Amino acid sequence: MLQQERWLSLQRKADTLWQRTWDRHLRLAVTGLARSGKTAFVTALIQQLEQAGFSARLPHWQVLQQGRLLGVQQVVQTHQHIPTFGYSQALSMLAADPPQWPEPTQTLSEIRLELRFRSQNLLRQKIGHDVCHLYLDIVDYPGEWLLDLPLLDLSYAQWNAQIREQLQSPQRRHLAEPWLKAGSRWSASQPFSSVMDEVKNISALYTQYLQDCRSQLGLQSIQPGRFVLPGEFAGAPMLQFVPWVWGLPAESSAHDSLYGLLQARYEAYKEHVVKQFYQKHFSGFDRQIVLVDCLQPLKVSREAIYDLRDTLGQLLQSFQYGNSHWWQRLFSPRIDKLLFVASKADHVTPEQHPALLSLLRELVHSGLSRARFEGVSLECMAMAAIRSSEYHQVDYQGQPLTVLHGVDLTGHELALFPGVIPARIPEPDFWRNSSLRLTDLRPPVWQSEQARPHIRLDQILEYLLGDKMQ
Ligand SMILES: Nc1nc2c(ncn2[C@@H]2O[C@H](COP(=O)(O)OP(=O)(O)OP(=O)(O)O)[C@@H](O)[C@H]2O)c(=O)[nH]1
Ligand SMILES: [Mg+2]
Repeated sequence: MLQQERWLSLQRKADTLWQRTWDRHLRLAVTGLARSGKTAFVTALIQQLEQAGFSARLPHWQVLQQGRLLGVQQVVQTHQHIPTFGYSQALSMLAADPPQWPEPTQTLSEIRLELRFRSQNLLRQKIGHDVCHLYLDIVDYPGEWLLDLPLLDLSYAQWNAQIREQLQSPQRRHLAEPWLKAGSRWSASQPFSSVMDEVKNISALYTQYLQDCRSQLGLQSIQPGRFVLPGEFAGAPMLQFVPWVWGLPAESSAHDSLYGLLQARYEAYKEHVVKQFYQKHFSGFDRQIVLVDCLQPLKVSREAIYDLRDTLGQLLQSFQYGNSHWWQRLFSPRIDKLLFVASKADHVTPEQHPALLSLLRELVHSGLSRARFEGVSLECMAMAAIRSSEYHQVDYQGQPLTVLHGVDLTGHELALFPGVIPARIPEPDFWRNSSLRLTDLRPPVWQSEQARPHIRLDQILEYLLGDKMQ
């Protein structure tokens, strides 16, 4: 009896060791600028995975097509200090009557799934150990946090010079007036203690300016990123500083002067916010998907699309491998696949998808030409996490025309041709004579437990997980 128990225990230990050796873990990071569709994407992806083999339609996901997927379930996450992704809240909003999109999110969250599948590995099959597990951690975080990386290479004085340069734009200068005016009474050498509360108020005005640049000018290059999305640092003094754009300060400013303190807070921000994010989170990601809403700037202005291009270029710096940047050594990132996705492709008719993809490629490409990506495979796709429209062909002046059907956010039914998407960054004329009719759509009415329609989520799954489920 004792012999048998010992034998069973040994066998269990061998099994655990075997599983540890063969089980796979993958930390998949999902990011994108505000409102790019991250929460909808993660929610849809989990639901498709949970419904794989039932209501999900994933013809391009090989492990499912080959009948090797055995099941997917949510399991307890390993990092107890990270908020859990609000999957059930998002699902219940989508299932509401009428259906609603999930609430905006402000910080990093994660969720862990266990995927069980049969391996194709002949050795594993021979010894009867062909059932494998892939532990998939999905991490959703704001893309704005990646925009802070360049700050690590800038001193406070250099950053100030950059902001002064940006303020040459009359539109930006107009929006900046409240904080510029409020700080115009300041002197760099005055003691900080005399303006303690003012610093707090002016940094709030500066944050409002960043938000206005986004909402009124469609600009995405928000810096410092945590001013608008502070996450766990909300209210911390290191988030209360502003660029010094008034009279030039003396050569060296006393540490208790106003300038000295703003500089110290800027340095603390770099040390405790920017570096910490890269060390604690970014360095642990295996694969990264970046969602890009290419349609939004097409509705706004030429400046907005150039700003998106530059912002993506800035964001790409975090993935520049193979160069000798000191921060690469500090964070030792290990991302081997980087996927850029044009989200909300259901806002346009299917024959426009190649143009949407080509526009995304151009937006990403200018950043690529400046960066080197050794060891990282990079791909672009167009998708809709939750397809909220349908398409029908009609006869228009003797020609077939695809018409999009959907419901707008106020509940009105739409039937329209949304227009032709430019395959490249368009000329200024495009905005003068634009006939684009891109309207936000309400999610489809759907049974809550059933997977919703999508566009290319299965191709995304194959790209991101295919090689890990062989
Ligand atoms: N039609 C359509 N709209 C989408 C889709 N995904 C997102 N949207 C729209 O984009 C908005 C933002 O989506 P979210 O998933 O909340 O985006 P997010 O990036 O998580 O936004 P933040 O958390 O605010 O940064 C939604 O409210 C929808 O209006 C999609 O697949 N199809
Ligand atoms: Mg979100």
